[in-house]
Amino acid sequence: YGHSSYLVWFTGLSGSGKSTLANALEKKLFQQEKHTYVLDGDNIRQGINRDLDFSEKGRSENLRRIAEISKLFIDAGIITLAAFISPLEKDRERIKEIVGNKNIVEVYVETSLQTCEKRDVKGLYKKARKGEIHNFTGIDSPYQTPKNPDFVINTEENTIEEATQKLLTYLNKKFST
Ligand code: GGZ
Repeated sequence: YGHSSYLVWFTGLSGSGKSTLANALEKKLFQQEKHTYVLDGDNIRQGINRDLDFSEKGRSENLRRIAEISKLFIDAGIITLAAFISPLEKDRERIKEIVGNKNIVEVYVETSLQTCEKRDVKGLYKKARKGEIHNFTGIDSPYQTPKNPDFVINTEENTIEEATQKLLTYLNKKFST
């Protein structure tokens, strides 16, 4: 009853800044004494979903399970921040069905492929270009731009601090904390 937990789902290319933003938002929510948890590739793809690959099927199942896990976290009263590429509209729609539309905020982290590839923090784009990795999002696997995101962050026009503050203001208003 009246619990104010919800899911913030960050979608965007590899290297777009999803995890960075999720972690920055978590810090701010912590300062408001909120109970939060960040789900991302580091704690999911290495653990419970280590059996899944980056095929369309593998990604789809990855995201379905994460949605189910997120639902449990929300039920437990935790503000959940999920940072996954989630490239396909149909999978993002299913996440909303699983979690319930009113409990989720879809955040599109809008960073151009050019910028992500220039950053190439983990050297994965380079490998994908050389053909050493297959099915890499943006190179030889699709990313569908979200049709109806609740919030868009352009990391090329905003600093992390600015973007996070804007998102926090939006969330505090929407969930009237
Ligand atoms: C995309 C890949 C791939 C392929 C490994 N395509 O930048 P990162 O390294 O740290 O984040 C990427 C992460 C993407 O996993 P997700 O679970 O978010 O993807 S999805 O939502 O599509 O299921 C990247 C790394 O895994 N990575 N191979 N082929 N990203």
